[in-house]
Amino acid sequence: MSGRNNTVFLSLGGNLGDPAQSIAAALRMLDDDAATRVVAVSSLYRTPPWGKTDQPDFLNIAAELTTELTPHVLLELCLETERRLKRVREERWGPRLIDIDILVFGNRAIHETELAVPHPRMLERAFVMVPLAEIAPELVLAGKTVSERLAAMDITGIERLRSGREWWSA
Ligand code: A4P
Ligand code: MG
Repeated sequence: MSGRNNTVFLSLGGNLGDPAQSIAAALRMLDDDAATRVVAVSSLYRTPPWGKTDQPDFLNIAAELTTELTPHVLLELCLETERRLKRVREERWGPRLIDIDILVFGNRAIHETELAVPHPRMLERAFVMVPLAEIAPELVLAGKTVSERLAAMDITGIERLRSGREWWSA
């Protein structure tokens, strides 16, 4: 632990099985960690697949956390959360996927293969920036606010499904 709280933004998404349930379970697991607290969660968005387009639509959200963990220990928590959900899914309901990406960790800049923050591909991805703009419109990324960046992006096909805390914390 670094011994002090850092503000972190995450992107969570999935497109197999019941991604809303997987995302909600992931948020609860992260919040259950004694050193980490979920302080804000965006609405749930349906987003067209980015990159490889011949796959189902995704559900995506952004979340703000505070954590006393170091960046690498938080990454390990995120990866362990993914593994736990994949295990649960395999045993009970067949294949599903969840991805947890660390977008921003305080004001840290890390350029490693296993951990790159700010996330190097986030600025071009509407499925990241639309949810992030809901919870952190004034966050400055490479000299511009999230809302300024979003205004210049193509957000075609992105649809807000659910808002409020109750969809994940119940
Ligand atoms: N890693 C490095 N930096 C980070 C970071 N900042 N946060 C490493 C989290 N992990 C980070 O991750 C593999 C490794 O990335 C981890 O072990 C960690 O050490 P991964 O999720 O298996 O793969 P990837 O490298 O993230 O793959 P890629 O191609 O970047 O996939 P993405 O970025 O996860 O994108 N379309 C929509 N609409 N919505 C989506 O959510 N997601 C993807 C996958 C494609 N299209 C999408 C969506
Ligand atoms: Mg990823």
